[in-house]
Amino acid sequence: MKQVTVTEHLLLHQKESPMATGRFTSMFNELILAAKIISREVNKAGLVDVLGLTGEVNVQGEAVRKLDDYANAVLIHRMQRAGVLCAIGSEENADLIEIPDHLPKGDYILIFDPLDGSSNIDANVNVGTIFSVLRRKEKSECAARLCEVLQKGYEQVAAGYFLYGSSTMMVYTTGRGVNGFTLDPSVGEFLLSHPDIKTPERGKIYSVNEGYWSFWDEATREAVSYFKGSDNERGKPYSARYIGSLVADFHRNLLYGGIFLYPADMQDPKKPKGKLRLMCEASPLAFVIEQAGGAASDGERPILDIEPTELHERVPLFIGSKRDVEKVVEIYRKHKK
Ligand code: AHM
Ligand code: MG
Repeated sequence: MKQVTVTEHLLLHQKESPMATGRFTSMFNELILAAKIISREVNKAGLVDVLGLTGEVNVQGEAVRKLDDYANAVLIHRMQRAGVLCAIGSEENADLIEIPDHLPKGDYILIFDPLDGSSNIDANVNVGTIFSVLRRKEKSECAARLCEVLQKGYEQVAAGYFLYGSSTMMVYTTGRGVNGFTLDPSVGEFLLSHPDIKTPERGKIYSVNEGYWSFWDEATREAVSYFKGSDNERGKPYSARYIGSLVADFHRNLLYGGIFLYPADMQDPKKPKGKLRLMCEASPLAFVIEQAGGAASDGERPILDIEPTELHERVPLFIGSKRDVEKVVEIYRKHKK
């Protein structure tokens, strides 16, 4: 059987793409190398003393775990040296990370969540790296300014994630469909395992932290009731599945069909727009899901249409099968009147 490596796949894409210069491929190769290094550490996390809190708190006011630090440091180190970036944004860093003067630069911008779902690491639950690639609009030798980075999700040139689970996977899109690769540890290569992923138009799973029910507004409660009741398009309740690791919940729903919801929290002043971040979590996954035939919304607007006003902006997120997301938007619209 012919096995296609992620590098072959990228080269093929590069040939077809009018914007191909080879620089994009070399950036991706660097990203893949960083993910392999992170994957190796995640896989041996139970064996060595890399678990537990560092005691520090990240820019979002959350406890930082050692593997978060490690993944963040690996990504920054490798990607600063990729020679094709003009700025990096990480969930773990308050400000943009510059490319040091002595290193070559390019016009791509990389935003990432180095280790999504990291509160689950101690329990050996799947975690992942989510990434978004943008391009600066005007050529310049200077470091990118924040205003150049704050682009709508529709302007992403690539996005995807690495999932460190029972096997390590990479799922990405460059706007020409979605492809999934599985790392074969015996040869150290990501091999094409899920070509041209399409998500079911209507799902059978809903994923939400229902423990927050009492904090939600009426629209959110009605939407969740729709999925767990029998009076819906499916004619029976959807199954509830919630890992608490966005990238893992998203991946399962992408393959099986379903909706992931992280709504605004009406009672927690710290979460008026929910918990998830627009640029490093919602937008990249929205690009993937739209390319797979699904949808992503904040309850009103498509996620990809939202213009960020800050690097760490948060956004309510409803993402997954198209008809399920449309239903949530319909319910929100009704309640807004
Ligand atoms: P993080 O691990 O990068 O901080 O991401 C936030 C995580 C998501 O992976 C997950 O969907 C969500 O937090 C779960 O939050 P909650 O415990 O409030 O349901
Ligand atoms: Mg995250």
